Amino acid sequence: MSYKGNIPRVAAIHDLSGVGRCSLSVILPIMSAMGIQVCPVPTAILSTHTGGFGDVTMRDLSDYISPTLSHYKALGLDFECIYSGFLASTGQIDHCLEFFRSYSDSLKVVDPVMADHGKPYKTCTRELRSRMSELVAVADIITPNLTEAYMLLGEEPSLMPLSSTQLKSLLVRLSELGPDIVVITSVFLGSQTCNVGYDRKNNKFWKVIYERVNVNYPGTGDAYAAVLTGSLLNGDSLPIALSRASAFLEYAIKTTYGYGTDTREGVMLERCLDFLINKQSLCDYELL
Ligand code: PXL
Repeated sequence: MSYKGNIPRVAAIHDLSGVGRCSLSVILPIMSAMGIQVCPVPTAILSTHTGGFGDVTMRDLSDYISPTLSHYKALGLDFECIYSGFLASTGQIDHCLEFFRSYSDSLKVVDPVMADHGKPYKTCTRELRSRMSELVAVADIITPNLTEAYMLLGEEPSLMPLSSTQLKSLLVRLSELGPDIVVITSVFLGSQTCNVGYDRKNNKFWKVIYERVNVNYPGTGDAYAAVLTGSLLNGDSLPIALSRASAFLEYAIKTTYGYGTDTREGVMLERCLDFLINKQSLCDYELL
């Protein structure tokens, strides 16, 4: 089955949270606005994300993923990209690996959703943490935040500012786990906050400095990975993709902060998608 009218297609293996604007709830509108078709493969459905709404109702969809893959293979569907994110239980690592193996020519993006601000999410077990490296090993691109970057390396998470030499070492060590491209978000580089990327094949390190607003919204890592992936699928270079994703998040966070909404609700995406449709101006990028 094939004619898709030049629209890149992505299988996004991630959760669907009803309230709190994260995971598939942000990936779908973001990628659609960028002209990319997202085929959601939900790992779980949740009433809200796990970051502060109390007793979350959650259904683990582990038994859904493999039969969905079989159906897609029977249909002869192709995907330009397989993108994994929040996993509800450790067995889902195997389901993601099956997807990656079945679509070995597709771009493999792993967002190792496990933690933020130095702390693991409630659902991140020791087992999930130790097996996440198996996904990272087969990925082309990974997009950890700084906390997840340390966890993948088996190190104690720290939010201390880094020097550019320390940051380059972190990027190189992560790429030695498998991926050709490593992107780390929300990094403190001296007195600056930035998102950084390493392209092993071209031996290039990039940084995009952004203006930090002192507030944390859930789902921003998911949104960042979605814009970055969408941008690369649309043919942008790595530094432009880093820059587009950083600029979008800066815009979304500043827009939301101005309204003083409950931070648990995430960023006001509905006011911000115009940025992606109109390909608005970007943050500057530099070599790290
Ligand atoms: O944004 C990461 C994320 C994704 N999915 C769920 C979460 C979180 C972070 O809290 O709870 C369900």
